[in-house]
Amino acid sequence: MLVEELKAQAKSLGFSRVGITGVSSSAHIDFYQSWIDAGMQGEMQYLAREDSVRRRSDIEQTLPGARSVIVVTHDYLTEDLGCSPNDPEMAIIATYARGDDYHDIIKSKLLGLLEWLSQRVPERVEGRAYVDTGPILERDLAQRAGLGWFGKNTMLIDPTSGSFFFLGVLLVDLELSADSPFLEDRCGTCRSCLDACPTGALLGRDASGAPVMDARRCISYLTIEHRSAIPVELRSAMGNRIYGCDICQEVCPWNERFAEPTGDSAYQPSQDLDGPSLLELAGNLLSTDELGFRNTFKKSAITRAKRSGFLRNICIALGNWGSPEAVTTLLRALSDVEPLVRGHAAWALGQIESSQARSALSERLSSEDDAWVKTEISAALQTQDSSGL
Ligand code: B12
Ligand code: SF4
Ligand code: SF4
Repeated sequence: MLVEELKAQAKSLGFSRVGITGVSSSAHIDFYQSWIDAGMQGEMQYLAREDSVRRRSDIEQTLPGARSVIVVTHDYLTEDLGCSPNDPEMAIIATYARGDDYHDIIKSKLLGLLEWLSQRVPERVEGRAYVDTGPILERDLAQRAGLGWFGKNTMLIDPTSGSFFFLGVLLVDLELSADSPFLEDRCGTCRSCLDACPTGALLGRDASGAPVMDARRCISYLTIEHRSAIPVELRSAMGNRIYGCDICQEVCPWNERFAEPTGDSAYQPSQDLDGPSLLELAGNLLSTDELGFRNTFKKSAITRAKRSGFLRNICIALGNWGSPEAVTTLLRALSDVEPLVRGHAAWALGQIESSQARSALSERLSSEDDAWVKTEISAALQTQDSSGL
């Protein structure tokens, strides 16, 4: 009875699906540890810290006395699939990041649910709400709570609506009856996501059935979490994706058949983030500093990339566009205060057949004082030479 009322309350708060599981330790923590040992988390050190791995395996270390985990899904698709601009002079920003930042939206709804629960039962309920930021295996808990299976794209997929949803987790010190775990693997022989991933980040299932991703190759990781230079061999494959990536979800038949746009106004794309022009974005950001960047994107998850990371991504997309129209903007980026931006601007100029780009690169080489940027400029000049300019 309580559980039914709780689920109804969660749905009235806007969550689409709700499941409950216990706090026993994860059966997949050894896989998690071996993934970390292989270094596949790249620069995401917060995933590898010893104390945080321990907390992932044992929920009671996060909330002493925890008895149940309530897992919710919040749908975020706002347009029909396939609406991403396929035009190399326009940027693609992952669907999830086009509207308001989901962390605050979901967390406050989860706290609302905790408040309701505290009033509904006679005892005092202790709880902790998590959306993406705590040492919690959210997808593992969701699978255990019956909300879906791990696809080969590593996404948690719900058989009735696909995977375009966020997960939220509420730990409580109240015993609630648990749902049955979702035990099937509904991917079957399909391998669309593995074939579509442009950087080869998805490695398929291992012998135990776990879906494996080398995050170091994933465009989502590279554009959001990776702080330093993007490995040269992955830059072309990024195309015009400047923040996150949805390809392995877009090609999934479960999304093609079942994913529906949500009416939630918070996730509706902000005008500036729905297929913006690369040149306009670059122009605006080159004229501003970190504070200005944070102000521009204050409602969005995009602030995570920081100005230098976001401009780095835009430079790569401009290089992939390869149009002489990008040269003037890239020349401004070549003298940006951030070496990260200058180095990627140099790479991008190397991709464009333009004598103006070539002479600007040569000129900059003599005044540049950062060793890494110098290497990028020299490599760009070589690319220009080998393309016959
Ligand atoms: C780090 C992280 C990333 C990294 C690494 C992603 C990855 N695949 O590991 C990067 C930056 C690449 C990333 C990208 C994205 N992310 Co992310 N990310 C996370 C985060 C913070 C941790 C995930 C993690 O621990 N990864 C390490 C791997 C090893 O753990 P895992 O994915 O849970 O894998 C489990 C399985 O392998 C399982 N397992 C092991 N053995 C076995 C055996 C069998 C038989 C089975 C079935 C399973 C199994 O156990 C593992 C441990 O739980 C979570 C939030 C959270 N706290 O969980 C969000 C989260 C996974 N991300 C999310 C989203 C939305 C995205 C993006 C779609 C954003 C975008 N558009 O760019 C992409 C999707 C890319 C993709 N295909 O995964 C959502 C996913 C929702 C969903 N439906 O699945 C989450 C849950 C955030 C949230 N609160 O909603 N993300
Ligand atoms: S998000 Fe993009 S780059 Fe990452 S695994 Fe999926 S398709 Fe590959
Ligand atoms: S695209 Fe195919 S293999 Fe990949 S997650 Fe979807 S159903 Fe599974």
